[in-house]
This record gives sequence, structure tokens and C-alpha cells, in this order.
Amino acid sequence: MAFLQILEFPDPRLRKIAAPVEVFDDKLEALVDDMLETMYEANGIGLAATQVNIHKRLLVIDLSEEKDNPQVFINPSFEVTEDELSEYDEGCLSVPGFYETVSRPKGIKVVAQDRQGEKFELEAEGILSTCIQHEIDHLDGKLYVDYLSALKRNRIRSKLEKEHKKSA
Ligand code: GNR
Ligand code: NI
Repeated sequence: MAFLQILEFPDPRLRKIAAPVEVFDDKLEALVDDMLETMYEANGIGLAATQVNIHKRLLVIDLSEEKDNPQVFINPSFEVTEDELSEYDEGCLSVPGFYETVSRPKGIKVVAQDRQGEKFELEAEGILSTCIQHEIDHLDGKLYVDYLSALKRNRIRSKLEKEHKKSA
């Protein structure tokens, strides 16, 4: 297993659109394990492959207190089942140190494949719905800062750029 490096905003690689996973083999299993390890190490509740510079459609989530309930979504898509919006203070491992309120559809139905390529469906509300939408956005090259005002987004960008210069 290995920790993977997490790209940070405004890295242009976070804007790439991920391609569908077509082969379900040992290499994919190893990637899923590395992504889970990376997410746990970074204290995140979710991680999309895009964030570790792998432009394939997969993401991992673990919302459990004990970090013992990994959920893996490969080639995920969703439809909105409750279009009432719900607000959540979102953070992102690719936008470290910032939290902002984002509104997203409250309820969704997700279709995805598991590690073996087996299709499954899931209805989600609350934090799980928010998190899945946040992660699928990553696969489409989107970040939660895109939902903020340009003023807020630019402030976050310049602060992070300063940080990156310091540590470069
Ligand atoms: O760790 C994370 N916390 C979080 C909080 C509110 C809404 C979404 C998230 S996802 C984030 C991890 C991450 O960056 N996933 O892409
Ligand atoms: Ni994120």
C-alpha cells in the first residue's frame, strides 16, 4: 500500500475530466486500497481519483466514526430524487484549511459499480448525498470553490498560492 500525493487548488490537473474504468483487475484493487489509505491518513471522509492525479472514474468514502466502513464507487452517476437544496459546510483535501457553505440537491439515487465491477444502487440523503456529489464533481473537474463568489474563490486561490510558494 502507498500514500498518494493530493493535488491542491489551483492545480490545473484538478480540472481534467476522468475517463470510465473499463478493467476490473488487481491493479484497480491496489489503487482503491491506496486511495483508502490516503483518505484515512489525510483525515478526509472522501477522496476522488482526480485528487491523486489519476483521471479515472472512481471515488472512496468513509463516513463512519471508527473509519471501518469504506464505500467504493466506480463509474458512479446520480439522479436527483429530492431537488430541495440542503446546505453543508464543505471542506476539501484539495483546498486545505478552508470551509464554506454549499447548497446541493438534498436527495439522490446513485448507480455505480463495486471493486468487482458489480453494479449497485443507493439512495442517499444528508452528508452522504453531499459527499457523493462533491466527489463526482471532482471526476468532472469541478471543485466546491466553483460554487462560491469569484471574490471568495480568488481569495482562497491567492492564499493557497502563497502557501505553495513557501513550501516550494
Ligand atoms: O474530508 C472531506 N470533508 C468534506 C466535508 C464536507 C463536504 C465534503 C467533504 S469531502 C472532503 C474530502 C475531499 O476533499 N473529497 O474530495
Ligand atoms: Ni474534495
